[in-house]
Amino acid sequence: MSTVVVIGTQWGDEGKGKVVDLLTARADYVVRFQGGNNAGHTLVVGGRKIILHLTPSGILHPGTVCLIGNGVVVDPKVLLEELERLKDFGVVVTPERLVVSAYAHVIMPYHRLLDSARENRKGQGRIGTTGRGIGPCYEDKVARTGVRMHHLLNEAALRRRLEEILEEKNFLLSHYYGQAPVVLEDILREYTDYGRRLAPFVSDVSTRLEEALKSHKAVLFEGAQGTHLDVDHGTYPFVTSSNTVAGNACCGAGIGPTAIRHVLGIMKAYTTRVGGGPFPTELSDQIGEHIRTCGGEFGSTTGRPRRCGWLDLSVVKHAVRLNGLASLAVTKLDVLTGLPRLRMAVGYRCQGTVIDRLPPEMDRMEQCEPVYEDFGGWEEDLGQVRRFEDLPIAARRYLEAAQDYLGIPFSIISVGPGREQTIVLQ
Ligand code: 2SA
Ligand code: GDP
Ligand code: MG
Repeated sequence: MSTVVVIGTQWGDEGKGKVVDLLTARADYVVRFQGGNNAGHTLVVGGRKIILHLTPSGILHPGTVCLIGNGVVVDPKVLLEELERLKDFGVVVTPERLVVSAYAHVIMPYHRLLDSARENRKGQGRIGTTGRGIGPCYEDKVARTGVRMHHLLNEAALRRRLEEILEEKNFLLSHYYGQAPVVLEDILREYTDYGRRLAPFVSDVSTRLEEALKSHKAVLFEGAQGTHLDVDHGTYPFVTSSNTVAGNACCGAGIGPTAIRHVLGIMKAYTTRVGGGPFPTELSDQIGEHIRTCGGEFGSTTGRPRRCGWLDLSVVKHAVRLNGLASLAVTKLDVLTGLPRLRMAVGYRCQGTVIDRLPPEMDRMEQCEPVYEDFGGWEEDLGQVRRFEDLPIAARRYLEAAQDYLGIPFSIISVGPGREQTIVLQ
């Protein structure tokens, strides 16, 4: 391993946290490059579970340095709480182990307020955001009205910034959304305190990576959410507000494209989605309920029930192309145990024609009916399987058919949440 980008190929929650934690055994650095604490990456080690929202999933390996790149939106309160929770897990995070980019944008109280207020106002048409202020923070970044980590380290600079920003925010909050305005002095006090506590961690991630790459260190870039939540390439407008595809590892961490050697996609053996938006293979029946229960499909950040459905290979194939995937890790195969028949979508029927990818327009997307291939199921518990050839024949057929369709090799098969519950193929 030299430089590897790990990316979700569906709508998030594919098990990126588990795979990144696993691969970190061979990594010197693990880097988050987009998203924020909307992410929920679950790690299960020695039977204990921890969910990380901002800290890269490599943090449990003592020798690894974790970097939060400029492309991440950071809620400093959440980050500080996460560092405290890691202490309970026996992990003391020092500035030698964690670096936060000075250029990363900060999620401010008004971002969270605007996120929720906007969703409430939308009613039925809401995106189903995590309510963490992600969208409004990225909007401010692009509108050039954001607050960055370095502003928190300088009270006078933060005051000037807030003076420029708050008039407009408070107008929107109070006049459009009927909310109480935010108070500059309160924010200033709270956020300079966060700045004081986080100051030792704040530095330039891009130059840290330059040194790492020059000395041929192994670097893992950890994607958050999934390809089809990408703000450009996803099921717009039901997407998150960042680019979730592999290419953004470069912008969001401050490296050039020639530094990336391998892109690994994570594919759950079925599909889930949390929040609104099109989902052609969704199962609103007992099978969907069965998958949700057996797979523990509830939001790692919000606890919301995830929508569940059959594996949609068209969605994954599109992700192979968008990310330039070299190989795939398949997760949660064990969850499919006990289902007599399994289905995979290999295209859609849309307004009388068969197409192989979702169209860009929302109204057409919603009319897409999946075209399925059917497979037999298996009854065996897979949790203890460690070799491909020990999988039930039906499970092997299911995987081989998916691999043939996608045209890239599977390198890892995950058969349980634990680190050890993994089949490594290459
Ligand atoms: P946002 O909050 O602005 O990013 O929401 C926009 C859409 O992006 C989806 N989204 C996610 N989808 C899957 N998993 C995510 N992380 C959590 C998890 C989600 C949770 O690990 O389970 O706990 O609910 C995540 N984060 C954002 C979101 O559902 C909207 O569709
Ligand atoms: P991420 O956002 O992609 O990191 O995924 P999440 O952590 O939000 O959700 C994945 C869930 O599946 C977590 O609860 C993991 O512990 C769990 N998980 C990961 N891999 C497997 C697997 O192979 N089998 C089972 N049963 N659970 C898994
Ligand atoms: Mg998740």
